[in-house]
Amino acid sequence: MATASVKTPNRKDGSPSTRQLKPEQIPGEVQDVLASTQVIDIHTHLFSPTFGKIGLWGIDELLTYHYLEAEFFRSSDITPENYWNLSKTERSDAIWKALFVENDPISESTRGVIAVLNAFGLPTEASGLQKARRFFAAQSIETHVGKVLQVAGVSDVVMTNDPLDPEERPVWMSGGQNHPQFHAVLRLDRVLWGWPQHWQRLASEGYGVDEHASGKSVEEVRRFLADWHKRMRPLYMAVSLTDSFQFPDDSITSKLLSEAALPSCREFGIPMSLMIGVRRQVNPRLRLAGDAVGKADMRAVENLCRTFPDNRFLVSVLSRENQHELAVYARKFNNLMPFGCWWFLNNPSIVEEITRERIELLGASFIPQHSDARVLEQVIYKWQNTRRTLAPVLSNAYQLLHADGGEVTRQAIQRDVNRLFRTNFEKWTAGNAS
Ligand code: RAT
Ligand code: ZN
Repeated sequence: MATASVKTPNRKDGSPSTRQLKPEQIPGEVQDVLASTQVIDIHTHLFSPTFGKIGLWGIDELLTYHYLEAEFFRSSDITPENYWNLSKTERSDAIWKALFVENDPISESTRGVIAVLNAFGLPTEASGLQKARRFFAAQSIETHVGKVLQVAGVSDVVMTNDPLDPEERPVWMSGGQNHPQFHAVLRLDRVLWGWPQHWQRLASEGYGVDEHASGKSVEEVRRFLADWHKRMRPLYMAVSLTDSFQFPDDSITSKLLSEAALPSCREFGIPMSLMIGVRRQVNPRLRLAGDAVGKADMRAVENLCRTFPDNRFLVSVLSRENQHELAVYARKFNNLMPFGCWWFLNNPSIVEEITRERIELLGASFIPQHSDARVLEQVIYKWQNTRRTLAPVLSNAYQLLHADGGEVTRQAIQRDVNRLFRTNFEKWTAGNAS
């Protein structure tokens, strides 16, 4: 991973960055530090150009993002069944018309499309769609990726890589990818909770596993993980879990998590990421947009952190109601790193609340956000919004510190933002688990 481009000067060097700031200077300095510090985007669904067409980018992909599809069905008479029968261009036309022409794009996701168009100097009014299509069609993905990441202030993109995804597999089997700004993650949904539907795939690849994950299955899953660790060199392993996730219990998920995935993480010195709280397919007619949220039992996280002190956990919970408990558990277990405000949480009002709560309980020892981008250009608006939301929250924290008699300098702000945007993650993913 590229190292932080921002230098933190020595505290005693007398440079302006070490001067005590006046309260009214704090917001400007915070904004400036946030704008100039490159972020590591620790969880996305983006792919480097090597992966070809599974890497999504451009206006039609932006418009058919599942966050917008969910909103579309609220403002259109088109049924989901009829929508899925349309071509990609027809779907994007329909969404543009319903959410951008016949309504104002004031929701978070629709406003994001406007911000992307604006970032490229493209028209944002109703008639702008064709011009946007022509602009994106004229880009070459190799140079476009660099431009987008630069505009977004993102130095590194962490992907989500499923070893059982038939579209990704050929890339990994023929040498993988080596784009310096993209990093792999070994995503284990199909193995850890989709075992009944997927164990045969492992069996067909020569791993001695069975339907009940019995006998030497655990050992063989570890061999599978070792093979994929070698192939992908992932920064961490990851799984998304429902609101009903429990640990420990007698499920195959618990067994494979505790006896295969976590020991492998320890062996390779990498963290395990748990994204908890999805309620899958409450409305299957909406496909990817058909998942919802539920409050999870955070004792599962407590039990994992306590039982496996030599594992490092990255944990993000989807329900707003679970956020306080997550921050409290992070105070109890230093092998727990809370991260991100994803999906239904990634709205300014909620990000603000969660980030404030985390700072109050954890200082700068958490990872405030990841983009969860599925379409390349989304990193532009998602990180713009994150920086905008974080600015007053951080300013407020430093102004309170100042009011209480503490010293606030540009250098100190920079050190904290480096932690939040980069080094908390770099430290979590580097080094060996003891
Ligand atoms: O935010 C999303 O796009 C969701 O659909 C999920 O993919 C979630 O981010 C996940 O990684 O499971
Ligand atoms: Zn995701």
